[in-house]
Amino acid sequence: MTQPVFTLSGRRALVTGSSQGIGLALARALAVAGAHVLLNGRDRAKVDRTTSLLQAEGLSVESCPFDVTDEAAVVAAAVQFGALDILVNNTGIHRRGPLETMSLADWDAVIKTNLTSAFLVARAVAPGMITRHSGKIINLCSLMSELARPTTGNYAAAKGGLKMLTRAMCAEWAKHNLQINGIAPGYILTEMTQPLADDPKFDGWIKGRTPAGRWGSADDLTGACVFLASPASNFINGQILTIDGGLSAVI
Ligand code: GCO
Repeated sequence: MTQPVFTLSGRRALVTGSSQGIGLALARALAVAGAHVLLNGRDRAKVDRTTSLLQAEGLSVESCPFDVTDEAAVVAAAVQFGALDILVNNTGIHRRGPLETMSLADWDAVIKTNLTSAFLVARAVAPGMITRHSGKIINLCSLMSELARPTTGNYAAAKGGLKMLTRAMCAEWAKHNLQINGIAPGYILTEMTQPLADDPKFDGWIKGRTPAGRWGSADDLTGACVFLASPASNFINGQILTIDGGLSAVI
């Protein structure tokens, strides 16, 4: 192969939920690898600020704020942003609580944001990829696509569904030369998990339960994202790459 397999130069990528946290780290990594990256979030001002930050780093990015849970907003945004080579469905929230007292609102919010949004955005983007017979879709699954713990029933159900949606997309779109895969982070230190890390008991449990003996960082996820967005992964489809320091490999 003449082209270096990990380059993304000339590619256009959208990373949903990329104004902070893991999404921002993934967006920055795709841009550093040469892609032009659309940054997304619901809060226009926040997305614009993040866009300016990355542009100041000399990266080719643009602001693309829209609500990934709003069907009409997704359709309208897709008309605006046009052809994409890479879609990273990253948007996700947590609303922890025991199932027996979980409100329907908390259930619906997590399912809608963490699972349905990936369907809505991929449904809007895939037809163009199919027409061009080329595309990469990366769904941010989770260690909780496979393993649950108390108070995470809505999140685990959504991420389990996202694992199977990844495989369903492969089943339907691989023949059009789309590669659809998942990244499954384990315990990564972000705003979403900071309250857990601040609890000495939980922090100690994670460090003991994880063979690597530490929490992951968003930077631990970026190489896998560039890999799955690049020609290096052209024959990988429907797979979930778990990045958890070995937690799911041991008891
Ligand atoms: C929790 C954590 C997990 C992690 C997830 C990352 O409440 O146990 O928040 O849900 O965030 O494993 O994908």
